[in-house]
Amino acid sequence: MNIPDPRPYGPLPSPRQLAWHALEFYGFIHFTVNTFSDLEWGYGDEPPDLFAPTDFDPDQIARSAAAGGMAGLILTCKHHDGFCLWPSRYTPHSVASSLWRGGQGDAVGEIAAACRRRGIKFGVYLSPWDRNRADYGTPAYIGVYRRQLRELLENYGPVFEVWHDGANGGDGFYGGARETRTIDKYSYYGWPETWDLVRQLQPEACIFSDAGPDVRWVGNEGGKAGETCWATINRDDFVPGEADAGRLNRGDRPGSHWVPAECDVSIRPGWFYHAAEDEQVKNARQLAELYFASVGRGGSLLLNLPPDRRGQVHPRDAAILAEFQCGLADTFAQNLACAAQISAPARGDLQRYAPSNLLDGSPESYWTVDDALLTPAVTLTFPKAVRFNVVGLREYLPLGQRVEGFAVDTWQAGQWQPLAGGSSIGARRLLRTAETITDAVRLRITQAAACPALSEFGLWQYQEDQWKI
Ligand code: FUL
Repeated sequence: MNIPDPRPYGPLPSPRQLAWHALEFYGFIHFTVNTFSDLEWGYGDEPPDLFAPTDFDPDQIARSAAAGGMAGLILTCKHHDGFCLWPSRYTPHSVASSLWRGGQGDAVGEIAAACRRRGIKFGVYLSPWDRNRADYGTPAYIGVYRRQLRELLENYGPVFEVWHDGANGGDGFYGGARETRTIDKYSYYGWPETWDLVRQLQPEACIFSDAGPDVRWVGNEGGKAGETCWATINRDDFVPGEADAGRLNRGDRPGSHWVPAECDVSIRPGWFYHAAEDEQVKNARQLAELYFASVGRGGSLLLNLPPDRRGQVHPRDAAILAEFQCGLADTFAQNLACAAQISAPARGDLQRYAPSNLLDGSPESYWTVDDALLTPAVTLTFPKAVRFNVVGLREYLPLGQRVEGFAVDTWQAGQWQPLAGGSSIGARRLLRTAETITDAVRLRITQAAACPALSEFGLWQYQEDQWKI
């Protein structure tokens, strides 16, 4: 009998989104005149000479990120103050007007090249709000914004993500006007046309904003996705800068489009480096908590690592990040479920859909069942008792987000006892559980919109007391 794969359900991820899901964890680099003025939002009247890193080392930045497990870096090429870290032809307000590197410097080019040398991806943040420009608020500025974006997307190699910030605080320098300017978030920026430009110049780049179209803001700057977090959302209800934070945090089910959540958060209280915050760097354990609340809920973790006035990641931040990465790699080195004998019904009784696909570590293979079976179970029996405190699941994303409820039980004193459960899975779901010792584990899918298709089931032991810093 020729049994086809299950039919996909609901909105599906595009190939560029699938590639993005695989990254899971990457970094933000907030670096500009604010690093030197100690501000979070520059007013737009900062003299270009303010940008004066004393020992800029893009390789140290890329190395710290890679050693910390980051798959890429997104750089604030221009923040709200309008100062460009590359010599843009469309404004004098850039590194080209500063004394740094005798006006010949290009921090975007140097960081992009360092990322390439380290084998990590490079992404760009270009603030739509520009507090420097006299023409901000007029149609002329939109042309400039697009030309600047074009410079970034044409001259610095492949870009994996383009970040469009939604903030507009109103007041600014605006070429000396020093006034408050508000814009119509629905119409001013002409986003569809800008996004077409991104598609044309970097078809593989994911576009981020409050509203996607590829990746959405998670609704907070604390790095946490909702306990239930759907990868889908009714995208047309949202525009950048106008966000229903609660909905962005959870997503919409079933939702009209696949627009997964990205969880942005800084390793320090601020987005930019402030020496006064050197003692307030999040520790490795806090980073692990964030990882569980972001990647572990089907989103990505975008962790900000702000370079200091030298133009390097502060040693404390780098050490904590490296420690976090080591602990994480240790935790997930070995899927303890692999020791089990696994049994479950398979679609058409075929080997290619067998539950052993849950344990092979491959995102390409998956376990699925007959169309009519929406609530199957998988049983794992261990030759000797297993000890764990983390359960992990992944859906096979090319077939859409199908599971709406699941539960995990363990065999205790001759009967099944409920241990954990949830609703959404998506790209990945990690559940911290009580410290558990058992010789059998059962996964029950309790609700699904279509027969489930899962690519991973895992058990791990997370040592909460392992962190030294
Ligand atoms: C916000 C900005 O206003 C912050 O300065 C920072 O860049 C953060 C990532 O996004 O909207």
